[in-house]
Amino acid sequence: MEKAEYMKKAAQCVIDADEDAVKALARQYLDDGYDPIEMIEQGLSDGIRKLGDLFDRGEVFLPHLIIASEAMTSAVGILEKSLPKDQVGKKLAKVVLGTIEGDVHDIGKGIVATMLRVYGFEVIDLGRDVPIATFVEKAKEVDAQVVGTSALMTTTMAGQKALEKALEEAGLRDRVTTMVGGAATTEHWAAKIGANFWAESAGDTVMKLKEIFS
Ligand code: B12
Repeated sequence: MEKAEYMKKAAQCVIDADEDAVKALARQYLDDGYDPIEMIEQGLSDGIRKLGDLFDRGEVFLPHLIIASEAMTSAVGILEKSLPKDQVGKKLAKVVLGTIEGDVHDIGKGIVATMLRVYGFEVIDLGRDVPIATFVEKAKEVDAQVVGTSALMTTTMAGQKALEKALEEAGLRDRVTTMVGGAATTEHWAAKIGANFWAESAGDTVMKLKEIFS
């Protein structure tokens, strides 16, 4: 099968919330020797975003979205297993990562964590719905060089701004690079709250962090 066809099918499987089909497709895609990252960042991500639009328009409902997310997560799991393991030797930087308090969206953040590990960063993934104080405590405890937060909702974006202030108050702001991402955020938002940078995808995150730490 052509790669473009795989991408279309992967998106459709996610839209259909068909876990068995998307897992089988991911395995077949790997057997054909294609790049796992492309299926994650294009096919599967396109599918879940399209489903988000349908959800927005009231054409699908939350249970469907939940099952589709689980299907996507399973397929990502299969594809991630074929990525090279964490690079041994010296890590480029220590990154504390998580989704802001009140927000349970973690698919994108998980992809960012995986990609950063593949490209030589040490990632401490705090998970989702993470309180601001936890980011600060962890950054201090592990002496992180980077703190990254994901926000998918307009309501939780505010937490990214609060984190900037909390890091400042803890005397850590000058020692860490902050990065923000997630569908609710923009480059403009990052500049407005004083974050060091925004990235639109996991690939973009790796590129921007490597510019700083290579
Ligand atoms: C899947 C999904 C869910 C799943 C989440 C499952 C999970 N484990 O993550 C479930 C079904 C649980 C869910 C629940 C809800 N959801 Co929802 N969800 C989505 C959906 C469709 C896709 C999100 C996603 O996974 N995208 C795919 C990933 C790969 O993309 P991404 O997250 O953007 O990540 C990429 C980049 O942004 C970047 N990135 C991500 N994080 C980071 C971090 C850093 C540091 C950097 C640098 C980069 C970076 O790299 C990633 C990889 O390339 C979006 C729609 C959308 N268009 O985003 C709605 C959406 C985010 N959800 C929405 C809503 C409203 C909800 C609910 C409130 C619904 C409800 N009524 O209960 C609840 C929220 C509960 C809560 N408190 O959090 C709204 C938010 C509206 C708003 N503007 O505030 C959206 C936009 C849908 C909509 N159009 O209405 N949701």
